[in-house]
Parts: sequence; C-alpha cells; structure tokens
Amino acid sequence: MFIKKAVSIKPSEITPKEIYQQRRQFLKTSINTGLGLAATGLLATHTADVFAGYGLKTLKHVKNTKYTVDDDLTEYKDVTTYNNFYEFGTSKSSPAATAHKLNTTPWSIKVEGHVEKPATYHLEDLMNEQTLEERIYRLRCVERWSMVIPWLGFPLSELIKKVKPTSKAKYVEFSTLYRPEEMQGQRRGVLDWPYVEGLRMDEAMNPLAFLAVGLYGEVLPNQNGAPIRLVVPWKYGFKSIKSIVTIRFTEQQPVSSWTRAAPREYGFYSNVNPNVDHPRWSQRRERRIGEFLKRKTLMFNGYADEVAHLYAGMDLKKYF
Ligand SMILES: Nc1nc2c(c(=O)[nH]1)N[C@H]1C(S)=C(S)[C@@H](COP(=O)(O)O)O[C@H]1N2
Ligand SMILES: [Mo]
Repeated sequence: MFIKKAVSIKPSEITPKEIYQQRRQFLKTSINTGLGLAATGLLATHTADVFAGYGLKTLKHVKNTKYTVDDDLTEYKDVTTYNNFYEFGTSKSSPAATAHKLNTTPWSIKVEGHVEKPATYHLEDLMNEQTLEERIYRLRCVERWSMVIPWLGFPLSELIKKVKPTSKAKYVEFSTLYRPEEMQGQRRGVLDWPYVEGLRMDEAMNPLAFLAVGLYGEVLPNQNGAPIRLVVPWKYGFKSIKSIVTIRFTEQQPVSSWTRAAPREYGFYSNVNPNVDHPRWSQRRERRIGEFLKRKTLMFNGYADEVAHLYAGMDLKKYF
C-alpha cells in the first residue's frame, strides 16, 4: 500500500506534507475510481486548500524503514486538529485553536537526577547533534481511538547515553512546561500541573522509545507537543508526554499526572492491552481516526515482538 511506496524514496529527500497527501490521495483515487493521472491536478488544488495557513518549517531527515507499518497514514488535518493536550483545554479541537500562543523559542531541556553528566540542552544544539529520522508509528489513545503518524525525531536512548545514568537510575521522569500565561488550560485544576510521565529505565532504552520534534516532514505543530515530545507507541497515548522541559533520572517509580488523578484507571505501565479493560470501558477495539469500522486493538499496540520481553513474568492485570 501507500507506506511501501513511501519507504522507497531516497533517504535524503525532504517530503513535505503536501507531497504525502497528494500521493496518498492519488493512490486512493486511482484505486477507487480508476481516474488515474488526470485527477491529480484537481487533487493538488484541494490539498493546497486544506493546508492553507499552516506553512511550518520542513526538517531534513532520513526514513527509517525498520519502523513503519502497513496501515494507511492518518490525514495531516486529523493529526493536527484532533488532539489531547489538556494544557490547552480538554476538548479535542481546543489545542489546534489555542496552542499558537505557546512560545517555543528559545527552548531548553534540563536533564537531572542520577546521571554522571547533568546538563541543560538547548534544543537547537541537541537537534544539530542528531540525525533526524522518520518513523511511522501507531498511536493508541486510552479513549479508544488511534492514529498512524509519520514522526521525525531520534531515539530517546541517544539522549540517555549522553548523560550517563548512574546505577541508581531506575526510572526516567519527564515534565511538561508550566506556563499558564500561554497555556490557558493550566489556569484550571484539571490535572496536577505540570504534566508528568515516567518510564522504567529499560523501557526508556528500548529502541522504539522516541523523542519527536516533527511530523509529516515538518517541525511539530504546537498542538502536537512542540518543540519536543515523547512517543512511546506500545503504550496508551497519555504516556507520550508533550512539550518536555525536564528529564529526571530517579530511583523511585515516578507518579504520573494521570495516575495521581485516577490511580484505579491509569497505572504506571499503561501498555496497550486488549485483554485488560479500563474500569469504565473495554479496550478490545478502537476507531482509527478517518475510518468508520472499528478495528481490533493489538497487544502492545502491535509492537509485541519489540517489547513483550520487557514484561516477561509480570502480571499485566496487576501492573496495568
Ligand atoms: N503535556 C501533555 N502531554 C500529553 C497530553 C496532555 O494533555 N498534556 N495528552 C496525551 C494524550 S491523552 C494523547 S492521546 C497524546 C495525543 O498526542 P497527539 O495530539 O499528538 O495525537 O498526547 C499525550 N501527551
Ligand atoms: Mo490519550
């Protein structure tokens, strides 16, 4: 399908979202109606309309064909207008409407706790040291919807290796920016701000754990967690914390914002698991945004080969 085509593109090529969407639309149309090439002009116009006013900076990257999926990509418009980012309100549409108020330059990340080399990284320096790669991941929200997103970024393990955690470092804790003047959702006590998330050290070092700075070939739109956010594709979406300013290495298991808010509903692990219900709903199925029929939720969101070994011997009903 579409993804197979996309991965054959030269690694050095910058592929802005318009190109993705045109290819995707073209493939869809030629399959559905057999119109072929004649239809592309019309579709190109349509695509340009949809993206009028975005115009974000493109990022140079290579495609990592090891991390891709056969599923169709979720439309750029859905990825950037249907969001969970409570710092900008609790509705799905408010982040896209209000996140432009967030000033993301300059931005730095403080790395502290049990590390040999604590540091404050300016985002630009960090990015200059990394080769950005594109990875296509599924993201499954605990609320039973999912998306497939082409992220740009680098493995979390790269950053961890730089700061050299000591033997006391058993967990990694991440915090989001706290700036209620620009994040109007933080003026209300919906969650205990700043938003906090955490991973066990071996989870954080797993090659799938990713720090994203872009999507669809461009810098992250603010509503998706600019300028840098975590993506942990085998866990429910809320583990993928946005707009990170602090990374701390700890001995104790961090208490994440959602666990603090509702410990019976949101555990520390929060691995995608169709066999463990949320106390208020089943997790067996999900709706892929843009699709009508529901699909079955996969164990570890389809990433069991990569991550099941991390939980060998653990009772996943207890450690939900
Ligand atoms: N700081 C912060 N990070 C967050 C959230 C949030 O409210 N605040 N929502 C989470 C949830 S519930 C999901 S599903 C994903 C959504 O990411 P997306 O909007 O880029 O698809 O972000 C996660 N990261
Ligand atoms: Mo979510």
